[in-house]
Amino acid sequence: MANKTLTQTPLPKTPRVATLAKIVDEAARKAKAIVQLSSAYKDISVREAYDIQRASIGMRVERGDRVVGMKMGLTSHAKMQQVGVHSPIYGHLTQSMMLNDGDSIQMETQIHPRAEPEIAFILGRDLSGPVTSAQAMLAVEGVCAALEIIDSRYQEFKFDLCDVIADNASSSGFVLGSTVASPQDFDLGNIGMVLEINGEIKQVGSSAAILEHPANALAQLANMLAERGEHLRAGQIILAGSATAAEYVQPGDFVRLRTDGLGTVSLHVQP
Ligand code: OOG
Ligand code: MG
Repeated sequence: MANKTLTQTPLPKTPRVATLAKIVDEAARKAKAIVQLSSAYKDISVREAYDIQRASIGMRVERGDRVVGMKMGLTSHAKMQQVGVHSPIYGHLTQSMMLNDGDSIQMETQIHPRAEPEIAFILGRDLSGPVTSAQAMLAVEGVCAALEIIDSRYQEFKFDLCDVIADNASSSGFVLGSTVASPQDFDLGNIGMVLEINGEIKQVGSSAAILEHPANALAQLANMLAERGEHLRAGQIILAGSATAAEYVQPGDFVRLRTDGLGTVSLHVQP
């Protein structure tokens, strides 16, 4: 099943990984901002940060949640600039983070949420790196528009590369649009994306901003996972990363992404 990604390689259980995983897990569970891990632990490596992320997702799975996919983040210049971190990263998507199109997010489960316009892939086959973007696309069964809610667990939404990796790439929730297209019939390379809040246009972009083509984000994810001996599974949902900067949302907001050919997707923020 999809959550086997967590058991492909044994979890490194250093005491530090376990301690820091508990800290980020509790911050997400209680929706309480924490001090950046990097302020006390200056020597966390990218590898250890992913170990912390995996250990914290493992804690959610132990409580009954399930991994349903993965997300790429920081795959557009607009996003990198917004947060001041300049390498693409990945995180895990779990069942409890998934909303239906038009559902509401509960503000009390969030710290300082932001919404992002995204493209999602639904995989029809397993996908192992190393792969090219063309090979990666052959594993895709469906593509759709998506909104991601990110909610950094760090104070002031500030972090360095290893902080944000440890914090599951800030992911908090996601919603897929109901228009699912076949990737063969659809050129994903330049899809117009308009992010609206309460009917007001906040961000305008194109899927071309996502590593020049969202397929590159999918291939890069498979290739990053391959470095850890992991791979993507048939049925998993993959977010390619935001095409534009993210927008803060407030209680009562109606957030909608309109796309050129992939329909719309929306969510409410519980008043
Ligand atoms: C990190 C996550 C970025 C994206 O789509 O670029 C991300 C953040 O901005 O907090 O999800
Ligand atoms: Mg995102």
